[in-house]
Amino acid sequence: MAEFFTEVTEPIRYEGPDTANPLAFRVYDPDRIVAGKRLEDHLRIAVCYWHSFQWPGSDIFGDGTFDRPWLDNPADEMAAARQKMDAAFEFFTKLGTPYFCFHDRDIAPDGADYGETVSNLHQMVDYAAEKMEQTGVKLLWGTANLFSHPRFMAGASTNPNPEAFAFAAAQVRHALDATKRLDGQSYVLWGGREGYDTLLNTDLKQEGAQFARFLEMVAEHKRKIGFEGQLFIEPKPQEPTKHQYDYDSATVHGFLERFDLVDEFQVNIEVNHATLAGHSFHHEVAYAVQHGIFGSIDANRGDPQNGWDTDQFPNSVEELVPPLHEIFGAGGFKYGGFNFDTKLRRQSVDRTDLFHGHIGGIDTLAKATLIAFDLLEKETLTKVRRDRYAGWSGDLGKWILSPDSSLEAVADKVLADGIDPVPVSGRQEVLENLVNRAIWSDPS
Ligand code: XLS
Ligand code: NI
Ligand code: NI
Repeated sequence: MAEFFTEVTEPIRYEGPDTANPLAFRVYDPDRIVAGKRLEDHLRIAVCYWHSFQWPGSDIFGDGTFDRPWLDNPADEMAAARQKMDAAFEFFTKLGTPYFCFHDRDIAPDGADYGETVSNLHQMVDYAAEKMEQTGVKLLWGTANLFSHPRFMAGASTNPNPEAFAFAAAQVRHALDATKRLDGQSYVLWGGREGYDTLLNTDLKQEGAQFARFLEMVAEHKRKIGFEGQLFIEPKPQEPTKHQYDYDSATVHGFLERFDLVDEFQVNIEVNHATLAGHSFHHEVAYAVQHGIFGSIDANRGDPQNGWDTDQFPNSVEELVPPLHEIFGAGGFKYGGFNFDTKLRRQSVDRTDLFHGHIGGIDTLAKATLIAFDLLEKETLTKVRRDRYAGWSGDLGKWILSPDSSLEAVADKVLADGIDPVPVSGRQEVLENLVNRAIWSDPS
């Protein structure tokens, strides 16, 4: 097969901070040992198939701008799918990252009927299995595209039409089977159209019940086929729908609790979705980590002036240090990793631009990781947080939280002991300075 990324003649390597080579890592040294583990094994980086190989660079006002020949109305769609997969694996291998992620429709085209669609998927899964064997590239997660086709315009599992639910269930069944077959670490559900455009035609309670039933079926099928990976839900507040049910980590958590599904799913948090929800990425990660539902990350960034999912490559170490401190402080990834759910800008039309985006994003993540571990090792932030709550390990704190106390008993104690809390500084500026000092002293 002909090479596609011909300007990149050698795999991207770590060359250190002083290299002049734009096609090299300056920080990401996969073999560097950090806190007893290789950097590559901490970060578990994945390239996403959709934005990088399945998207032509179109926007709502304009056509595709990218050089992706397999998307140009191919006469033989399966041949085009193979050509796309060849280019994708060439990219993964040259970039040298360990994982990829895909939707069913990214790797295999729709057939004339669903039977043919399934057969297309099977053939492309076989082809992917061969490529993975040859290259050593692994699957971080698989997923099903339940949002592009018009049949899903009113939702997948939350569609008012049960036939749309059935179709979505069929697709997830095959996508989950494919993920297992390819030894995926996990499986993602992003409910792109699980939401509404107007409440005037929407029965929220009914749609919620459908969604819960769908998730139950997925969890049950996972057990049935013996898939040992983890199921993730990817929160997003809106876009394409006006309101999406998986709004943010806390909303997903509440929903899972309500339907007794909290042991089955964790969250895949996307940076740009966090900011669309009006939160920081740090907030979303901290919520998930501290409530035991943290799973994986879709690494990207938004544009502060745009209210949509611009999916840009991460480039701010400052923004990433606090959330990464939270992730690695809690033990890091088990089934998840950093998936580059990132797109090039529409004017980045050179094939090699895809390398530049990933190289910069990966170096940014690597640098933030090294700084996060530096803060963790020195307990710069963890100690302050622990000390701040020390009172809750003392007699008063323990008693208040125990069933032995009551509102009345606490009130009596305030009177009897003359309790009169003294305000203490939250030291926000001190902590911000400590984080900046760690960044500026640059442990890389
Ligand atoms: C869209 C989502 C999507 C999921 C996978 O905003 O980020 O790309 O990650 O379906
Ligand atoms: Ni995503
Ligand atoms: Ni997104």
